[in-house]
Amino acid sequence: MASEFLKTEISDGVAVVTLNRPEALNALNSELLAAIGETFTELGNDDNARVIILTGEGKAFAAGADIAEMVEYNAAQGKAYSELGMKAFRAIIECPKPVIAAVNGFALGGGCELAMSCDIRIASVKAKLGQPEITLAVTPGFGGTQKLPRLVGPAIAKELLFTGRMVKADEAKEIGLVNKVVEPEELMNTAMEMANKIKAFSPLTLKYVKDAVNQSTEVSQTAGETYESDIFGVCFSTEDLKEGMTAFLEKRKPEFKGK
Ligand code: CO8
Repeated sequence: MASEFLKTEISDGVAVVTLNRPEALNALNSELLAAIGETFTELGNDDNARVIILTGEGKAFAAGADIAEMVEYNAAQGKAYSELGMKAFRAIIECPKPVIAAVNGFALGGGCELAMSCDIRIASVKAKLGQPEITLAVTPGFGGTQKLPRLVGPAIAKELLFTGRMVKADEAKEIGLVNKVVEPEELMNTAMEMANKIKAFSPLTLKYVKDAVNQSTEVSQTAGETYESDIFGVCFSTEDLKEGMTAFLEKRKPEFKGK
């Protein structure tokens, strides 16, 4: 689904997806949520995109779900909106490619949940993150109560969820909500540098690693370790593993084909 609210550019193995509704601080209305879901599903199947960067146009990454759209909802509509967002963000979580959030500004409510659905978060010093839903008398609806404690632990998550307090980029790094903090003009370069490093590796192996780490928050440690043994074995049936190990022994750079 093409939407003016989402831009995608693919170049040299890296897709840059930009939330493009700057006049509303990239608030996540239904159209934008649906476009996110479809775009990440498509990129997951597109061999030209080996790594994906998600960022926002203007001064926000995303300032949350669209309050103007939600204000008159009844309970059933509220639930449907939450499910739409969950489905869209699931497409990022389950996308077989690494996804880096380049958090350029406000990442609040649904915007913070969107950033947390990505695999890695790099923040500009201008970024502010948080879950201010409590100030609107609504709970997080796109996974915040589940994703935030898994990243920062339940005590800090509860403090942020109970108070609605926004954290600046440095504190977000301190609590484990973002991986790295850089100057605004360095944000896209830093994300691109990381994407370029990752894209040189086997896409198949990256897919298995992402899936296995995702499982670490879904299944028991024993089940996760069983899965790790399975995928470790599967790697030995790939051409990429033979290439990686042979190239090491031949002291040359490997060339991975995703086979
Ligand atoms: N929804 C709709 N419009 C928004 C939103 C939003 N979340 N955030 C900002 N906007 C709009 C403003 O209304 C304003 O529009 P206009 O120019 O037409 O008046 C424009 O964007 C610019 O915003 P501000 O003038 O407010 O910009 P400031 O720089 O003064 O302030 C802030 C920036 C602090 C980010 C401020 O805009 C703000 O507090 N925004 C709301 C943040 C928020 O509460 N987000 C959480 C929303 S709820 C949520 O995400 C729940 C997720 C799960 C939902 C589940 C569904 C059931």
